[in-house]
Amino acid sequence: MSTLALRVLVTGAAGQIAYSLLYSIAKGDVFGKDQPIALLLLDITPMMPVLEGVVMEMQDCALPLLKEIIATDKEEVAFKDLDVAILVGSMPRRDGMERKDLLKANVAIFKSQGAALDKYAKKTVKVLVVGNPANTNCLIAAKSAPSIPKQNFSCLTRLDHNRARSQVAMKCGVPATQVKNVIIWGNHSSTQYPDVHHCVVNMSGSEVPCFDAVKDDAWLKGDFITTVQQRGAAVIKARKLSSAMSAAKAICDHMRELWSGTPQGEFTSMGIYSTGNSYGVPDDLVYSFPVHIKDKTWNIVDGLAINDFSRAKMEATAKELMEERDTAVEFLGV
Ligand code: NAX
Repeated sequence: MSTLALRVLVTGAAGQIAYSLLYSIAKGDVFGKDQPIALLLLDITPMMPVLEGVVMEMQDCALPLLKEIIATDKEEVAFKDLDVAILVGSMPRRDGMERKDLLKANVAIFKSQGAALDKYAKKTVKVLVVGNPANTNCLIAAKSAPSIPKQNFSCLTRLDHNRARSQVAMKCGVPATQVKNVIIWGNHSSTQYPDVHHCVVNMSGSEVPCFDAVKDDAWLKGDFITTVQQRGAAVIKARKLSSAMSAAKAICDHMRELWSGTPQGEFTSMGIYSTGNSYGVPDDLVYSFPVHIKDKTWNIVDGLAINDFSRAKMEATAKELMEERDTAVEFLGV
C-alpha cells in the first residue's frame, strides 16, 4: 500500500460500463481500502458534458480515498504518469457496418492509445483492455507501446469466466464461490472455449470434479458451452443494452487479482500475450489462458491435460484470432 494516490485511467468514462465501475474503484474495492486514488477519465469531445455529470456524481459520493478526478478528451492529459489503464471505450458496431470497418476504426483508437501509453504512462503501468474486439485491441495497444513490457497488457475474459462459474454453480445448487478453476480459452467472442475439465465443485465440504458434480456430460459439452459463448448476445436481446453491471464487476475481479494475487489453489482466466510456448497456442496473439497471479505478475498454469475435444475448440478460437490479427496489422501501417 502506498499513501501516494494511484493514478487510474478509465476510458469510455461517459459510457454505461464506466458508470457501474467508477464507484467500486473509487471506494477501495479494487486496489485496497487504504489506497488513495486519482481517477483520470477519458472520453471523446462530444461526451464531455455527460462526463461532467459523472464527475459531479463522483464528487457527491464523498469518498475518502478519491483524491482527484480529471475528466478530459486529451490523451496527453489522460495517460500522464499512469499506474493503471482500463481501456473501456471503443468504436461500437453500427447497423450495416462491416466487421473489417469496425476493426479498422478500433485499430486507429488502440494504436493511438498504445502510443500515448508509451509516451506518457509509467513503464510499470498495468493495462486492461475491455473495449471490443478486446483481444485484438489489446494486441494493437501492446504493439504500439514498445517501451512497456507486453506482460503488462491483458484483456478482459473474466466476465466469461464468471459466467461459466455461475452456470455450473446454478446447475449444482451451490454458491458460485464453491466452483473453482473454470477456464476460458481464446477470444472474447462466440468462438471462446469455456472448459470445465479442470474445474472442481465444493459439494458439502469436499472437492468434486465438475463432471461428477454436474452428472450431465451432454449439457457440459453442449448447452453449457453455447450458453456462455452466447451470453453477451442474450443479455443484449433481453436488456436492449449490452452487459454493464456484470462487466464492471468482472473488471473489478480482474484488477483486484492482478493487484493482490489469485487465491491459493485457484486460477483465473485472462487474455494475455502468447509467446507460442504454452498449449500449442501460436505466438503473437492475445489469447485467454488460465493464469496464477502473484506479485502483480501472471503465470500461465502449466501442464493441464488437454483432450481432443478441448484441443479442437482451442484451435478454432486461435484461428479466429489469427485472422483478426492479420487484418488488424494491415491497418496498423495505414
Ligand atoms: P458505451 O457505448 O455505453 O460507452 C462507450 C464509451 O466509450 C462512450 O462514452 C464513447 O463515447 C466512448 N469512446 C468511444 N471512443 C472512444 C475513444 N477513442 N476514447 C475514449 N472514449 C471513447 O459502451 P459500454 O457498454 O460501456 O461498453 C464499452 C465496451 O466494452 C464496448 O466495446 C463493449 O463491446 C465492450 N465490452 C467488453 C466486454 C468484455 O468482456 N471484454 C464485456 C462488456 C462489453 O460488451
